[in-house]
Amino acid sequence: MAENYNYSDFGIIFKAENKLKIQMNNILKDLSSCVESGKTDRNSPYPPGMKGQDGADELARQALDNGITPDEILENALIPAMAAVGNRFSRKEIYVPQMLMAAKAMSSAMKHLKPYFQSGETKRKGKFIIGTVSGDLHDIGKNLVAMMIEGGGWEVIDLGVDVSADKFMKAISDNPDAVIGLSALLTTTMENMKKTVTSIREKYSDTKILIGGAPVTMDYCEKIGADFYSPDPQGAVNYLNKLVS
Ligand code: B1M
Repeated sequence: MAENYNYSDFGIIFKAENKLKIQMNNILKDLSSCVESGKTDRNSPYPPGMKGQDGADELARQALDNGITPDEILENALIPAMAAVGNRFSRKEIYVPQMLMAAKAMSSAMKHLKPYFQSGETKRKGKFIIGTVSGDLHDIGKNLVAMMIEGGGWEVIDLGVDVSADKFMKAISDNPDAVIGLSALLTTTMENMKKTVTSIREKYSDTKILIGGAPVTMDYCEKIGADFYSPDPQGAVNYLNKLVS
C-alpha cells in the first residue's frame, strides 16, 4: 500500500508540524522571560525595555489557545522562570521589588491555568498550607514564599497573618496530606511558632512542617521539632520538591 502515498504530502505535514512546534516553543520562551523579568501584561510599563510587548497574561492565553497543555506551561515556562528568579534572589543579584514583580507576572499567567488545576484536569505536586503565626502581622516574606511555591507547581492555601494554632489544625484536618509552612518575623512570636509546631505534632505526627522568617534559624527548627528551615523562598521550593521526588 505504501506506493499509494504521496510523499510530498508527508513533507508538507512534517514542515507544518515543525513550524507549529517552533511557534509553541517561542511562546513558552517568551512567557518564561516575561515572568523572569516581571512583565505582567501588555499595558504594564515595567520593565521599561519591554513596553508595549505582550506580557505573561497574554502569552499564557496564547499558549493555551495554541494547544499547549497547562502542565507544559507550568513545567517549561513558569517553574523554570520562578526557579531562576528564586536563585538570583538567594544570590542577592535581585531584591524584593524585582521578585514581587516576577511573582505578579507569574500570578497573571496562573489565572489562566487555575481553572484546569481546580477542575482536577491537571494535577499539581501537592498542597502547601502557609501562614504567619499568631500575634504576627508581617506578611511580605510569607507572600513571597507562597507565590514562589505556587510558581513551583504546588497548590497553596494561604491562611494569612496572625494565624492561631487552632486555625492551622483545622486546615490540616481539611487537607491531611498538605505540607505546613510557618512564618515569623518577631522574636516574640517565635514562641507561638513553637506552640503551633507542638500542637501539630501532638495530633499529626507525620505532617511535614517547614519554618522561616528573619529571626528563625536551623537550630531553632531542630529545637522546636519542625522538619526544615529555609532562609529564603527558593530553599522552601527545593525542600517541597525533594519531598515529592
Ligand atoms: Co516590623 N519589625 N514590626 N513591621 N518590620 C521588623 C521585623 C523588625 C526587625 C524591625 C526592627 O526593629 N529593626 C522588628 C522585629 C524585632 C524583633 O522582634 N527581632 C519589627 C517590629 C518590632 C515591629 C513592631 C513590633 C513595631 C511596633 O509596632 N512597635 C510591629 C509588630 C506588628 C505585629 O506583627 N504584631 C511591626 C509592624 C510592622 C509593619 C506592620 C509596619 C510592617 C509589616 C507590613 C507587612 O508585612 N505587611 C513592618 C515591616 C515592613 C518590617 C520590616 C521593616 C520589613 C519586614 C519585611 O517585610 N522584610 C522589618 C525590618 C527589616 O527586616 N528590615 C520589621 C522583607 C521580607 C521579604 O523579608 O519577611 O524576612 P522577610 O522574609 C524573607 C525571609 O525571612 C524568608 O523569605 C523571605 C524572602 O527572602 N521567609 C521564609 C519568611 N517567611 C518564611 C517562611 C518560610 C521560609 C522562608 O517557610 C514557611
